[in-house]
Amino acid sequence: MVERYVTLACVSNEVGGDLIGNARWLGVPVKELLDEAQPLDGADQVVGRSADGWTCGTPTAVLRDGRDALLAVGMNGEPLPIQHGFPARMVVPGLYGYVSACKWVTELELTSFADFDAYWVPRGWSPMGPIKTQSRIDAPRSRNNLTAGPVTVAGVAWAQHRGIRKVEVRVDGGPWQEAALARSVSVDTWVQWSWRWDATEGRHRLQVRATDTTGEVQPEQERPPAPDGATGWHSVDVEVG
Ligand SMILES: Nc1nc2c(c(=O)[nH]1)N[C@H]1C(S)=C(S)[C@@H](COP(=O)(O)O)O[C@H]1N2
Ligand SMILES: [Mo]
Repeated sequence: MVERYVTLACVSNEVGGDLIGNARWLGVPVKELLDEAQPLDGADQVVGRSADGWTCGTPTAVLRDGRDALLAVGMNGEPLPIQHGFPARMVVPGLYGYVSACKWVTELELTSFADFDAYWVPRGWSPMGPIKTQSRIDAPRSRNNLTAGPVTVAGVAWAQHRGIRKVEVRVDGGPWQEAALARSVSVDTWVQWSWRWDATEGRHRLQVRATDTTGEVQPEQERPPAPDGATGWHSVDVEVG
């Protein structure tokens, strides 16, 4: 077994939302199980089935490309908590949970996307769910009463399995300013960022955007979570007195 930090994100996470978190997972690399099983060429989907009747479908190629996709039994140094999938769950860096993170897993079936639609697919969600490059402002948040002068603007950014190259902040639609990045554990985890703002009195809008290591910039266009993940820039309005 191996132990890895991986940030999991829900496809239903709105821009600025909290349906995302980082944990240390202990488990068996799924690649090794699949290498033993020797999938046929046409078996492009691995379907996870679980004790609650839920299913998810993950591209076989993603599970075999060398990333740390795990059949996990431990989380943060302890057995998996029941609400996080005890006794075993899948964790796949770079994919939203609905196509990868099967909890209470009872079966992994090698099949194809043509032959089987997993739980959320007939309900209007995309069969493929790669995570979109995103960033969030955690401090300050709206309704904070700030004092003019230096203010630390900070948050997290993520593009699991690609990694974050750059985070930028702007005030009131002004020029983008590059934030400082903390050291991230790996390309599979989010990264903390911060930027020192010399705040002036009045109402201001703070915005953030991230660029991943492929050079892809987080898109400005606001789109809802369905069918394959929200897009847009997170904004926070603050009042400085
Ligand atoms: N068995 C089962 N596994 C599941 C789900 C589910 O409803 N049933 N939801 C999935 C979704 S949509 C997400 S985002 C993640 C959430 O994992 P967490 O509860 O550990 O945060 O679990 C995934 N695994
Ligand atoms: Mo989810």
